Amino acid sequence: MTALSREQVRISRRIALVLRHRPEAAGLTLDANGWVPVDDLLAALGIARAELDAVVEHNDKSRFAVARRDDGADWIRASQGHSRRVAVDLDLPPADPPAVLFHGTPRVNLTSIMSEGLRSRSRHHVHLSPDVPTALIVGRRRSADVAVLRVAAGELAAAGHLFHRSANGVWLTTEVPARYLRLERTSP
Ligand code: HQG
Repeated sequence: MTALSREQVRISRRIALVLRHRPEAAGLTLDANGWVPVDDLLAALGIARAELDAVVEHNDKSRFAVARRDDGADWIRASQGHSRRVAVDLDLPPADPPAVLFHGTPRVNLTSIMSEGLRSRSRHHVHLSPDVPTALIVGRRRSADVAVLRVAAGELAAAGHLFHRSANGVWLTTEVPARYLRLERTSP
């Protein structure tokens, strides 16, 4: 997998904004499961199919999924990360998480998280990473001073909390109470 060029990162961000947060700003309506016709997205953003394909294929996190429907038309959606204000049901089956998952966050959030747990805030879900390196990358999006939390996902699932795994390997759940969290490490 080659890295995206600067221009492709820009396009990827625009697509993510439309497919996760503000479809109406581009004049688009997502279907119930978050899909839009690729042709409609291309027209709305003024980009070529080859540009879109390069962004989808070389995306470091496989943020977008493309699927061909019976009539031959390709549809696209974001695999996870939608705003709560966008009514999307990803329709993912419940999945058994591994015993332990991780969550990377700016260290300044620690006190609050350790008192009230992990909240989904503006998104549909709390996002959990399968390993520490991935959690560090997620946390570093927001700060150089990152804490990685260890989530007792197996115990949480046993207590009845539902988990889903997105097409690109992000674990999703609605909340994580503080008692299921431990500080794994910090990282400057
Ligand atoms: C924090 C990216 C204080 C939480 C990533 C996070 C992910 C609290 C922030 C995806 C809190 C929300 C999602 C509490 C949660 N007190 N802070 N009680 N509960 N927080 O962006 O997990 O690159 O909505 O720790 O890779 O950072 O865009 O969530 O720092 O998969 O494709 O509130 O977005 O994907 O931030 O990231 P976000 P996230 P992309």
